[in-house]
Amino acid sequence: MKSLVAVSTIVACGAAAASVVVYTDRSAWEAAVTGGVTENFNSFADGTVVTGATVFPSGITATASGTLDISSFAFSAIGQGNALRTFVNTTIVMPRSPVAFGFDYADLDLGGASIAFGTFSQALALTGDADSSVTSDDFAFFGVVATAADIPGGTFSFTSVLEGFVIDNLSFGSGTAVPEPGTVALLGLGLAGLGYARRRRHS
Ligand SMILES: [Ca+2]
Ligand SMILES: [Ca+2]
Ligand SMILES: [Ca+2]
Repeated sequence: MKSLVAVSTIVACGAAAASVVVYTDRSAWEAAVTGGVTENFNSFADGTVVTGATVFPSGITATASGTLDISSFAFSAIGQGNALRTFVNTTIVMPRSPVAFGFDYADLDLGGASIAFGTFSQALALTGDADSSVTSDDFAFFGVVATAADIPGGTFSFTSVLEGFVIDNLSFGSGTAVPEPGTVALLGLGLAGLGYARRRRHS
């Protein structure tokens, strides 16, 4: 559970190579990210119903097609306070169009939830059941480091799930960019040209 897992990589050939690296461990994701901001959803009262587009202190906006609430369910049991609970299609818009984001989630024990952004989509791994008893295996982390082109508009969305699930500690920031092959080649040419100029000056 604690290992970095590169679950999915999208590689596009050509000038604009794209790459989405998925992390299932928060500390591994944090090691790849700088300037991170985290929304902990604790500034709203338990049971607050989110309607329309709600802007949170971190600057993220959550929009849902139906019921979405701030809930003390699950995450409060491990001292994390409120979380965002969703039963319906939900869209999150992050400020600054970050290239990296991640979040903790819990109680996804009945399947059906997936996350999508740009051309990327993936089913979220199931966790344990936090309805019956809250245990550590009820919680999981999903994070990515990608490129701005992979996350158009800094937006990602969840599909609806049968029972719903909760997310907390939604973090976003700058990631270690994956160098595009074209950029590396140009950089190499630039350095070679610099060396040529130096040699000419000394001769
Ligand atoms: Ca929280
Ligand atoms: Ca459950
Ligand atoms: Ca459990």
